[in-house]
This record gives sequence, structure tokens and C-alpha cells, in this order.
Amino acid sequence: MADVCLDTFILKLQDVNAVKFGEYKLKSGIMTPIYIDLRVLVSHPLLLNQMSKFIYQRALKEHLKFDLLCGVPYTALPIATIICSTHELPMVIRRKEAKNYGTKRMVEGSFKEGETCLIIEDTVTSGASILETAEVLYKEGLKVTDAIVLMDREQGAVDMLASKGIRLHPIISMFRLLDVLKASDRIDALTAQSVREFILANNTFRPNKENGGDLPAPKRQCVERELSYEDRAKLPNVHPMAKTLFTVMAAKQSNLCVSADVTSSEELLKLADLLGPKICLLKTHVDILTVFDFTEVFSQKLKAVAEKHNFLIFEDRKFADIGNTVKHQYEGGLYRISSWSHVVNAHAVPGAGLVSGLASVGKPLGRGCLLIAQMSSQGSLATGSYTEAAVKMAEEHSDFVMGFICGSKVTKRPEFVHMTPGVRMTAGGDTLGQQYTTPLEVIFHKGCDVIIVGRGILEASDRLDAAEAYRKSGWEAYTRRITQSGQ
Ligand code: S5P
Repeated sequence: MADVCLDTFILKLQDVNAVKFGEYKLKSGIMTPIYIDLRVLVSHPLLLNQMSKFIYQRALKEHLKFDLLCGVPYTALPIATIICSTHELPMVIRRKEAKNYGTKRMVEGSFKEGETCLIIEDTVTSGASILETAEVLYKEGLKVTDAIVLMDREQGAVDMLASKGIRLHPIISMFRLLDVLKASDRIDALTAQSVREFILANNTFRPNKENGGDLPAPKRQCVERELSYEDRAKLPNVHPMAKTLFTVMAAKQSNLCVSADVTSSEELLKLADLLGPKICLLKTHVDILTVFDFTEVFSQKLKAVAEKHNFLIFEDRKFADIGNTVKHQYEGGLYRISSWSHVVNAHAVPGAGLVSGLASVGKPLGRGCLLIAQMSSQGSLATGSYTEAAVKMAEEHSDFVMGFICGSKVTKRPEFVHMTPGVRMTAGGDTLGQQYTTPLEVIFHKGCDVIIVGRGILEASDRLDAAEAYRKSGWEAYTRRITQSGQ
């Protein structure tokens, strides 16, 4: 299985019955309306592999230092085995019960006293199973500082383990799982709400003297307060076009950019007029218009519709040539893009000369440019150090570059706008490598600012209804992110 994003993985977990809704009894005897049973994954090797990848990637992302791995028996045992075998890492096995013959050891494998062991777990409720495993490892002289879990039911494990000196790194939280299932219409709003209420009412961690509860509260990750779109419009170093965009977004309560990928200029103008009230930006590909359909009159009409509905025009030209060539492509030729498009975008691959070439045309007109830092297509090469170089280029040319095309937040500088294509209500893809994530994932989890939606709206039976659904979803995800960041 090619790597899938976390949302797709969550849907696949439900497909194989690893997530169940109903009335189930937990180990503690409490009844729960949701049951996570990742034991079934042994029958689904592709999912088992994907889960192992998520866990290993998390260890890398957190820069965890460890000498050995230990999976909490039994469900996490095969996971630890896959990770250790793939990356040639040593592991140990914790016995659940001591043998009554031979060595009587509780931990199998070779290790030295003082070595650090990373614990892997499939699901946590209270965190007791991780602690139990850690205590067996401590008795053997091993250290445990961190544990990674695929699914955190958010019922107190992070705090309980923190009180015992173990950092728990969850990959999927219960609330995220509910959001994804709800966004894909796998569960209804009522079910999601009742599970949420159950989780909030059933936190298993009660601080007391024994568990270190009289000590200062366990340190939660410090969440920086995020600026609203209005606040960002007022930043002293914000690009004038980003300022306009943030202002429009706040005024229209919309972080929706429609990708108007149609081939007739008449349809494009009708679409712009229909969806205008719902959007902050309209993205075009004028080079897909039918021959002779692009005219000066068309671009003037498009500008008039943009003014009427207060949105910006973004020609998705993806410039990618030397500075001198892009200067001509931007200003002249058939389309005279700089004369009507407020925003354009460019690849970083030719280097900074491209930005200077575009800026020589666009800056005097007050236009803005987005650099393509990441792409939504499968196998995109715009990752890692390429993305970092694109961010650096933007920061060094912030007088013309106003933000990025990206799949996740690539810089913490609030004056830059993050715009994300590959968005649909349901995660998935097309047959030509496009990969989709949901508005919630993009805005709430990935911290981006604008969702770019094409076929999710264009292929809907009612385009206006669909645009409103995306606007609402993107805006709710944004308000939730801003509200939570202040808590
Ligand atoms: O990485 C990218 C960058 C862009 S600008 N992936 C993309 O899909 N795009 C554009 O966004 C793409 O050219 C198309 O116009 C739009 C996505 O369309 P959809 O129909 O898949 O939503």
C-alpha cells in the first residue's frame, strides 16, 4: 500500500472493524459507546505496515533517543517487530508471565543496564498497561522516557504517564478520529457528540499525593496563542496583498478559494458570479480555456465580478523559468496576467532570479506571489530540504512573496498565507495522483489558512450549496483552531 495520510488510515480502521460504535465493556468494567480493537490488524498486513510507519515517523519527528524498542504485549508486539526488522533496531520482549523453568526472565533479548527503551502501544485509556511494562523494564535496569501510541482515547493517559516521568506521544486522538468519521459521514453528529461527552466525563487520571498530583500539574505542550485573520491583516510587515486577503477573509467569514477549472470563459464568469459571495479567492487556469475564449473583454469582466463580490483573483500559472522569461510570461503574451490577476504562484526550482523577475512586474502593481513549497500530488518531490529552501526564498523576498502553496504550515511567521489544494469533504484521491484531505485536517490540524477546492464543488449537483458547505467547514475549523490556541 502506498503511504496514506492519517485521515485515510482512520477510515480504513473503521472499514476493518477496528473502530466500533455501540455498548462495550472496557477492562475497567465501565461501559463505553466506542470500542477500539486494533488486534484485528494482524489480519491486515498493509494496515499493520502503515501503522508501524506512523509510529516510526513519530519517533523521528520527536527526535527520540533510544537503544531498544518494546511493544506492550500482545497487540503491539508485531508492530514493534515490524519497526525493528525494517530499521534494523534491537528489541526486547516483555513477558506477561514468568516461565517456571529455565531462566525465569521477565524480559527477553540482550540489553545492558542503563539502556533506554522506547515503548510502543496500540491503544491507551488510562496508560496503565504502558506503566506496567515500564515497571518490568525498570526492574531489569532499563530506562523508559517515552512511549508512542497509535490511538489515545484521551481519558488521562498522557497526564498519568507524565506524572510518572514518561512522555506519551499519541498519533490519533479520540477527538480527531470522531472528526474524521463525522466529516466522511461515517457517523452522525449525535453519535460523535455522545462519544465526546463520554470521553470528557470519564477521565481516569485523578491527581493525588500517590501519583504526584500534589506536585505542579504535568506540563502540557505549550500552545502559542494564534492571531486571527484580522490581527494578521494589521501586522506591520504584512504584504499589502496578504493584508487585503486577510481583511476579505475576516469580512466574508470565508477561507475558501474556488479552483475554477472550467474550459469556457462564459462558464467561468457565471461561476464567479454564482460563488462570488462565498469565496475569498477565485483561482483560474486561463490556459485551459478553449481557443480564442480568452480576450481582454473577458479579463475585464472577471475583474468586475471580483470587485462586485469582494474576492481576489489568483491565476495558478506556476511559473518555473529563469527571471527574464517569467517576466515576459507574467506581463505580456496572450494573457497579460499581471494586468488582471491579484495573485500568482511560482515554483522555487529555478532559484531566486525567478522571484526577482516576477517582482519587477508585479511589485509596482501591488500584486502578490505564492511560492510552491509542497504539492498535493502523490510522489511530489517538493518535500524536505526543497520545502525548506522555498521557505527561505520567500522570507528573503517577502516584499513580493506573500505566502505558500503547501499541505501544512511551513513557517510560523504569521504574515505569510498558507494555501492548500487537494481538499475535499472526504479524504482520498483521483486516478492521476491527486490526493485529498478534508477542510478540518487542512485548517485545524495542519494550521493552513485557505482551502483550495476544485472538483469537490465543480462536480457537485448544486455548486452553490457545495461552496457554502466548504465555506462553513473551513470557517468552523479556523474558529476552532483560534479558540483552542488560546486555552
Ligand atoms: O499541489 C498542488 C498545487 C495546486 S495549485 N495541487 C493542486 O491540485 N493544485 C491545483 O489545485 C490544481 O492545478 C487544480 O487546479 C486545483 C485542485 O483541483 P481539484 O479539482 O483536485 O480540487
